[in-house]
Amino acid sequence: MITVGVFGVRGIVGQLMLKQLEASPHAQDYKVLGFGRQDKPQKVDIAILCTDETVSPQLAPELKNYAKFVIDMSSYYRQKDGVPLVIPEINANTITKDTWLIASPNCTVTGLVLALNPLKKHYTLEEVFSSSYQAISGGGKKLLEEFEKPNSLYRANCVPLIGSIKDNGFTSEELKGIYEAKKILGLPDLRVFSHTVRVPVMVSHGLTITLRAKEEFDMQTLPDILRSQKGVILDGKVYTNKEVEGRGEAFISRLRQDIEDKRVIHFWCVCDNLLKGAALNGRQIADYLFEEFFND
Ligand code: 2RA
Repeated sequence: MITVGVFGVRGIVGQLMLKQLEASPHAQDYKVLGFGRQDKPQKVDIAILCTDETVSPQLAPELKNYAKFVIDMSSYYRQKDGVPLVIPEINANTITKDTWLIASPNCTVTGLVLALNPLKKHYTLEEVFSSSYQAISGGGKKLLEEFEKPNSLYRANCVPLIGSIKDNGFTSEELKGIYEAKKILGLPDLRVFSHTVRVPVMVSHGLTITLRAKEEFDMQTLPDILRSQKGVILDGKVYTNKEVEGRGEAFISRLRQDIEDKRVIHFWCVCDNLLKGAALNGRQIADYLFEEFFND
């Protein structure tokens, strides 16, 4: 039995994290403790921070003395050297016994990297263009409240601004998509182009993706290669944001080769931003830590 501490239990992801830990295949091995922002930490084996980028950098260093591993769900540590940014199906091997802090990625990038990961073993991936169609719940309780207002900008509308605008004109959300994809895939030279748009759906982020490789794609073998990735569903059905709510996988549909360039493919990928994009992925990191480092 190990102790798992969830910090930030009152937020959307914190609540879902408690449920995910109950649903874990290792649930009987976890004693789960919930902590609010003001609670004093206690010794735990794994701490999961369901806190934002203002709270996590204060909490994580403090928890180094209280926890063997810290999993941070915020964006604060994701690009820091020496901090693995992990989707367990892709790169759990970047966690070593000396790792103490692990970051869980942005909910928008999850579907993109799950789709690209199996392809990189067969093709030289050169450029990927993605445009997101992101759910209101990705903006947390604050945006959910804003959405409830009758005159909210987000009602029956598309808002092409998520996060804050940086000096170079990109939004923080677009930059996360670019840099997190490169880091998770271990492809620093992949050119990633990202647009992010908030749409009036409650759950699940969708992405249109255009990918160019050095070689021509073989459309006969491509679906099986994509399906070989654990956590990817591609079964011929067209999946929408609403339909994948509550599901733990990334769903690919509308797969097609470019009309003029056989080195280019286009597809749609959609994933529940609160589950595989957040709480489920965090819990799967905890499950991996348990299996690798505690389960003697
Ligand atoms: C969003 N992906 O949807 C971001 C952060 N959760 O706003």
